[in-house]
Amino acid sequence: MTATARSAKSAASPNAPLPAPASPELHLKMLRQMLLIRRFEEKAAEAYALGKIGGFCHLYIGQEAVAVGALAALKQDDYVICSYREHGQALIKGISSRAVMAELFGKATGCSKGKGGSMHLFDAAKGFMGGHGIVGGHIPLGAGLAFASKYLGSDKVCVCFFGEAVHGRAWDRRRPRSPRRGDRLRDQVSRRRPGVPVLLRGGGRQHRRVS
Ligand SMILES: Cc1ncc(C[n+]2csc(CCOP(=O)(O)OP(=O)(O)O)c2C)c(N)n1
Repeated sequence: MTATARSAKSAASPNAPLPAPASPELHLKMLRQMLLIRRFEEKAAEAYALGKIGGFCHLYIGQEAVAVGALAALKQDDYVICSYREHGQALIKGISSRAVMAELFGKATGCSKGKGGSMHLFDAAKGFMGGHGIVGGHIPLGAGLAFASKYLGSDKVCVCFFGEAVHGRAWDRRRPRSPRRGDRLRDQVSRRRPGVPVLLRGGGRQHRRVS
């Protein structure tokens, strides 16, 4: 067993020491971030209902903690790539709420110059590599970003958010009815390519509100 494998095994051991608890400052920051998403989405829902936002508008209400918790572990220059339900991640990755709202309104001051709308927020400079409309279509892109990071010798990682409908689609064809569908999906990207720095983060949708 290599030293790396040994340390990975001990880290997974139930007797391994727990990581240090997050500081109260970090908890407060994360709470603020969750509230930012919630308030933003409530305003977006209002504007959508008034017909001010064209096209689709997929809200992240109820899933705030998923984005905030996952992104708390990232460095500023790490990559994030999402499905079309990506307002929250875009805000936490540092795109201003003005630029995101302007994008929803189709304005040139939006983060995608008003050409993407709710489903295609983008800011490469901030490592936010898009909202993507094709279910599962962005997962290979997320893996590609991680491969690029590995080949370039950079320490950037990529977090790839998706909804549960990804399971059973192209990325998960071999055993679509497997009880361990999440594992199948992960196999195809990371376990078979050890060292590729991609984290696949699925989101549940029982609690989210859809426009
Ligand atoms: C390849 C593909 N097939 C079908 C669709 C149509 N479609 C749009 S949303 C959606 C459901 C996605 O559900 P889920 O991944 O759970 O995400 P949620 O919207 O619940 O966050 C489908 C099937 C699509 N966008 N892409």
